Amino acid sequence: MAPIQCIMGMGNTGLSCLRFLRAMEKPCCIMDSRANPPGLQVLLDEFPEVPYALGGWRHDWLMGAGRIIVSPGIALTEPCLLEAKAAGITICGDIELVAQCAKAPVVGITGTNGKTTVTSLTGELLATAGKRVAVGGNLGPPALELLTEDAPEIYVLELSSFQLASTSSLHCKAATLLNCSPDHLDWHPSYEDYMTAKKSIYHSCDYKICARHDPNTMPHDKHNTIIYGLDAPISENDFGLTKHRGEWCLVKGEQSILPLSELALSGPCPELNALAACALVSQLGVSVDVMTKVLSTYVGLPHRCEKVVQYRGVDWYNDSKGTNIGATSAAVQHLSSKHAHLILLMGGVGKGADFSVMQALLKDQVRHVILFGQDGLAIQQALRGMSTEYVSTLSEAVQRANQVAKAGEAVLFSPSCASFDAFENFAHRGNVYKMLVKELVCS
Ligand code: UMA
Repeated sequence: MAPIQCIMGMGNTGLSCLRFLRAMEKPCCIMDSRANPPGLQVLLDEFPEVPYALGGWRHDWLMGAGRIIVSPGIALTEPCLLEAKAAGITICGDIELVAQCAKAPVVGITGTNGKTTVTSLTGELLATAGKRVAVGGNLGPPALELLTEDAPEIYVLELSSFQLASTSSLHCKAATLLNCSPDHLDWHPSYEDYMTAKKSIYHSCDYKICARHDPNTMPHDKHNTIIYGLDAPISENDFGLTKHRGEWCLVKGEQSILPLSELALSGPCPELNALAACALVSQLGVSVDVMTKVLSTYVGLPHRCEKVVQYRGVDWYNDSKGTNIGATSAAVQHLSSKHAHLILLMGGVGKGADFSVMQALLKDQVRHVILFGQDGLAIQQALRGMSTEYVSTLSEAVQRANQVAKAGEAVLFSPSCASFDAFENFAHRGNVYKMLVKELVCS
C-alpha cells in the first residue's frame, strides 16, 4: 500500500493539501487539535472517505505516516513533530508541495511587514505586462489552489515565516525579504529562528531583491542581488530615488519611472514597497513603461493606514493589518508627518512580543494609547510611563478615542496584535472598526 500522507490542520491550508493529494489518489488522513475546526464540514462533504481525528494529535497516525504535511499555524516545535522528525519521518508544509510540482517560475515575497502589498503590486505589474499570473500564498488563496488554475506563466507567492520554515526545495526566480522585526515569537523559539526562516527564501534563488538600508534583508550569498533604497541607485539594474528637475523620482538606474508625488500607493513606506515590487519584476520582462502605468494608478489594499473619515477635525485611520510592533511603528511614523499628535488604539493577542520597546518608538508622536482585548492590560503594563488607559472592547475604545481626540489630531487603529481573541481575522476586525467609526459620525 502507498504510504499515508498525514495532514495536520483542518483550516484553509489543510483542505488545499487534501484536495491536491486526493486528486493524485494519494491515501490521506487529516487531524486538528481543535474539537470543531473551520474545515470540518467541507471535509465531511467533499472527502467522506478520508479518516480524520479531532481534539488532539493521533500519535499512531503520525508515527505510521509516510509523510506529515503541517499547516502553517502549527509550530514545528510541537513535541509530536519533534518525535516524528527524530524517527526520520518527512515533515513539510504546503509550499514544499508547490515547490515540487509547480511548472512555472515562482516569485516569492516575505518580510514582517508590507508583504501583502508588495505581492499584490507585483501581480499587478506582471498582469499589466501581459503575463498570465497567479497570485496567492499567505494572503490567500492557499498556494496549492493556484496549481489547478489554467497554466499560469508565473506564480507570485506571499510566504510567511511559518510556510518557509517547513519548505526545503523552493527555487524562486526572484525573491525578496522586505524587512525583519520581531513577530510570531509564540511560534518560533527565538527571533534568530524567525529570521533564519525568512532568509531561507533566498536559497537557490535566481534574483535576490534586498533593501540597501537594511542589512537584515541581505542574503549570505550576494551573487545576483538587485538593490533598492531611498537614495540613488549604484548600478543600472538597481532601484532608488533621485532628483530630476528639482523633483524626487522613483528610478531604475538612471531611468525615471515616476515622480514620487504621482505614486498612487497608500499606507506606510509606499516608496519602498513600490521599488521592491519593480525590482522583483525587472528581470521578468516588465518594462519601465509598465511600471510607470501601474505605479501611477495602483492604490493598494484596505486595512493598511486606510483613512476612514475626518470627523470634527480629527482624522480616523484603519490599520487593522498592523499585527506586530514593526507594523504599528511604521504606521505611526507615516502618519506623524501629517499630524502632530496621535491617539493610538492597540490590543488583541500579543503573540509573545515585548511591547516595552514601543515606549521609545511612540513617546514623541503618540499623546495617548487606548488598549483593549485579551492582552491589552499586559501591554498597558509594558507601556508604563506613557499616557494609557484600558477598556475591554474595540467598541469602547472607539468611544473613548472620540472623547479624547482634539481637532488636528488623528486616531490610529493599529492593534500590533493578532485578532483572533474577538474577530475572524484582521479584515473582519478592520471592517468592524470602520463600521463603529461610521456609526459615531452618524449618531
Ligand atoms: N490551529 C490549531 N490546531 C490545528 C491547526 C491550526 O489550533 O490543528 C490554529 C493555529 O494555531 C492558528 C489557526 O488555527 O491559530 C489557523 O491555522 P492554520 O494553519 O490552520 O491556518 P489556515 O486556515 O491554513 O491559514 C493559513 C495561514 N494562517 C496562518 O499562518 C496562521 C493564513 O495566513 C493563510 O492565508 C492561509 O494559510 C493560506 O495560505 C493568515 C495569517 O494570519 C492570513 N498569517 C500570518 C500573518 O500574516 O501574520 C503568518
